Amino acid sequence: MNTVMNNKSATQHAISLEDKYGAHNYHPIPVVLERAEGVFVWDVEGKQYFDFLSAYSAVNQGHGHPKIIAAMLEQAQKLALTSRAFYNDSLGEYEKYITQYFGYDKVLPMNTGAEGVETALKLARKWGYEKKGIAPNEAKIVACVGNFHGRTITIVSMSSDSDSYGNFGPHTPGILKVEYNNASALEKILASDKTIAAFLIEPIQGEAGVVIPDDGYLKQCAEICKKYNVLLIADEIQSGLGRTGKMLACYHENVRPDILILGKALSGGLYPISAVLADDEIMLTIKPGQHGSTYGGNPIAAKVGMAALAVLKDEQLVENAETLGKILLNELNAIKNIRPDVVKRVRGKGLFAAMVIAETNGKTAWDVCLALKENGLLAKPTHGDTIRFAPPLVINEEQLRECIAIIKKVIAGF
Ligand code: IF1
Repeated sequence: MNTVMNNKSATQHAISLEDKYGAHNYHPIPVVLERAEGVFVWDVEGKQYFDFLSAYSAVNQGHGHPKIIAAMLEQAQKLALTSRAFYNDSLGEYEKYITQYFGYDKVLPMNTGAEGVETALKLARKWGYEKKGIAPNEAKIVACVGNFHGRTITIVSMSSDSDSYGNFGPHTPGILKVEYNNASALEKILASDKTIAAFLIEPIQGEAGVVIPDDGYLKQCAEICKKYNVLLIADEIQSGLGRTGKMLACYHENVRPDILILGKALSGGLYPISAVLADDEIMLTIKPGQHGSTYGGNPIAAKVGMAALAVLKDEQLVENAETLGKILLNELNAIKNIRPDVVKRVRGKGLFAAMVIAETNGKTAWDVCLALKENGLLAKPTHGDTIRFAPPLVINEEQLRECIAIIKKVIAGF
């Protein structure tokens, strides 16, 4: 297009194109982003914002991390994709790197988070039949009420959110649901049914509004699963890779899941990369031809994955999330104490926090997010009344305090 547009109409133009030609499966905050660097994003009007969503924790390493970009560009020019019909000279190196990084025998590389979850479920069923001895087609998976694991038909079959599952039936059978943060309910269900292959859990529920279970819950889940010979599958797609102040949220309780699912920040936001990690007893139940993906384990993903994981360690982003997370939580609580009429509750672990907004004078979490945007900070409501705060883990204390001042000012104005 050659016409010179003023800034406001550039925003309107981009929004109306998406509205006219794109499926209406999202309701974005009305800001059109054009570029980003580190903790900042800029819109088409030239306005700068702090990114307090980090693409749902995919850009933990900050936008456009130079080391991850370099790895990506170098490999893209050399060899991008071979498919798994042939070997490539990057995949094995990545597989060694990531399995040693997390301490598992094997990895199965996929692309999106949902594919990672599907892979874990297939592995669990296969293990259930071939190792646990569950009768054919009887295997069950236990999922938690309030979960979010993605958008495929099997995954939405586990959902408790009618937007996610409604009118997408018939749903996948073999799924049981248990209350989150209730270890005795889990024990009851596992004790009652010998056909259960696995228990799938988010160590912290993201979409549900950063719901943090009681201390000890995860540890108890791990023990109960072991007692009943049920695999513990941890979906750390959002909670993992430093977000909560540990490399994995499971590490807060020294839990080692039988199957670990990673995604999002495994590429630092540059590429869809997911990974499923497990030991041989589980992983080797899947044989050649029984699972895979055209792009899974491609050379770019392999190099990007290694670079993204290296950045987390080299730049001590886990430690930064832990230290700054304490400040964030304290300050959000201080804001709540000043305006309990606006802020009902605050939750958080590391740089994964949420504020529950009381609906005062008809103002909602959406309105708070619009005001935050006007003041230079981007966040998105989840489940109507909750705002998730998840800045890139490369944020420094001065920047964080600036963000807290913005949140404070906006809440004070309500
Ligand atoms: C969207 C939420 C976040 C996830 C966990 C698997 C996946 C996700 C724990 C699937 C994805 C996303 C997807 C995104 C919104 C977002 C989200 F609000 F819906 F819950 F982050 F909090 N497991 N989460 O959080 O990964 O297939 O998307 O790569 O727009 O649906 P994916």
